Amino acid sequence: MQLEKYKIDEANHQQLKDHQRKFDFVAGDVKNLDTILQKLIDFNIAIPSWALGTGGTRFGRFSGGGEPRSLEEKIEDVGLIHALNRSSNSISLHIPWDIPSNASAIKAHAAQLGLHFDAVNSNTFQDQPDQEFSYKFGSLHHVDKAVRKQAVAHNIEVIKYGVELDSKALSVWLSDGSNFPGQLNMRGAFERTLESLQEIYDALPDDWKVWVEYKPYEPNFYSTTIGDWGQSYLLSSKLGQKAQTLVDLGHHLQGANIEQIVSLLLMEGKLAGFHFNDSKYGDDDLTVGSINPYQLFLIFNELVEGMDARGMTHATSIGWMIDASHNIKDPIEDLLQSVEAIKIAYAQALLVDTPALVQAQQDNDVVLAQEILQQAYRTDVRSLLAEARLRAGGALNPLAVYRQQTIRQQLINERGAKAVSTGL
Ligand code: AOS
Ligand code: ZN
Ligand code: ZN
Ligand code: ZN
Repeated sequence: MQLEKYKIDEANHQQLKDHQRKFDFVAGDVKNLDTILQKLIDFNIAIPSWALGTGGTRFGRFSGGGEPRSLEEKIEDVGLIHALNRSSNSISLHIPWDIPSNASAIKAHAAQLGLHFDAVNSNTFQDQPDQEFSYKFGSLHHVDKAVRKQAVAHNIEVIKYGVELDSKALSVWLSDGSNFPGQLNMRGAFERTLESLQEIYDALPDDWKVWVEYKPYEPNFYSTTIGDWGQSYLLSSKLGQKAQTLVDLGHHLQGANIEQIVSLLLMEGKLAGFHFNDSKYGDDDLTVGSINPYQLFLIFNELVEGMDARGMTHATSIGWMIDASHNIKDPIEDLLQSVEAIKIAYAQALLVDTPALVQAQQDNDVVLAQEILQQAYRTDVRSLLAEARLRAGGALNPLAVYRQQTIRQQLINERGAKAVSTGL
């Protein structure tokens, strides 16, 4: 299904007076209002194809109904999200969960909804029915060269699919690691991973990047071969210019200072981008901003400051993506919430009085520095986001329109109450 523009306009019309009052109240205090609104309009976050269905845990999976049954329907769902928020203009595919068998038709379908294709993800953390060798003991780091070759070939095939879709990056996350001390020679595992990645790197088109994602544990619980940003950075440095480190917010041990990691990767030109989500314990993949929105703001504060210092365009210089999964929420509602949370953090970071902060840091005025950051963080920027959406042709309140228009019910009518999406 598609959401007709006039329905969004009608809803906006009803909310306009209320919006205007809230917007005027906040906008009066914002310097460079139009620049900030334009930055918000330009800022889009990619939607992962695997977040459009309800996810599972190892204990169970409860389908919400109306889930996309095909790649075409996943694209339609992203189209709905984008029509509502005008901030989700791309989709990231995971191969082989989403095989674009007819790339030109898929591309045309996406383009018609104003969408393009973000990074393509390879998958060597599961065995596929038709594959020759198992990844039970790893893929790119495997002790057996034949398994490594199979995993390299899969990644090169994913690049080929991506090229057909005009993607510009391959995103690699490996579950390779060990469950018990003694199982693996860690140096050997690292060296074999590097060698395999080098072969993949050599197959990248000139204008492509490879994003190397790290994660400390799960599914392996003793060692993970690309376990932290240092290991990913080491690999991406050895590989070359086209390799960078991908930061998934859930992939850190508790208490890690993610904003500091982000700031240094950015400084080195090695920040590929993000998998946004939130967590309380580990790789919880919860809705962005649902647990620790202040951390998200601090990350965006480093991003805005660091990107401005390097003359990077916020919207296009790195990869912005959600990587979340839900077993109790409507996935579309959840994604609308996540995109909103990301843009709130971004807008707040744009409000930071940078010259004043620089001066406070120079003066070692710790109290003032904190006041400056929190002044921005405690500003209610939601009406700025709404205004940006309005100007971009989206809904003042995407979630409310999604519910008023009973979109989930229509999807259930169309696809069935038991439709289950491919993915995890
Ligand atoms: C796994 O923990 C990672 O976050 C990857 O990005 C993975 O490819 C994605 O979450 C789909 O499972
Ligand atoms: Zn991820
Ligand atoms: Zn993850
Ligand atoms: Zn995660």
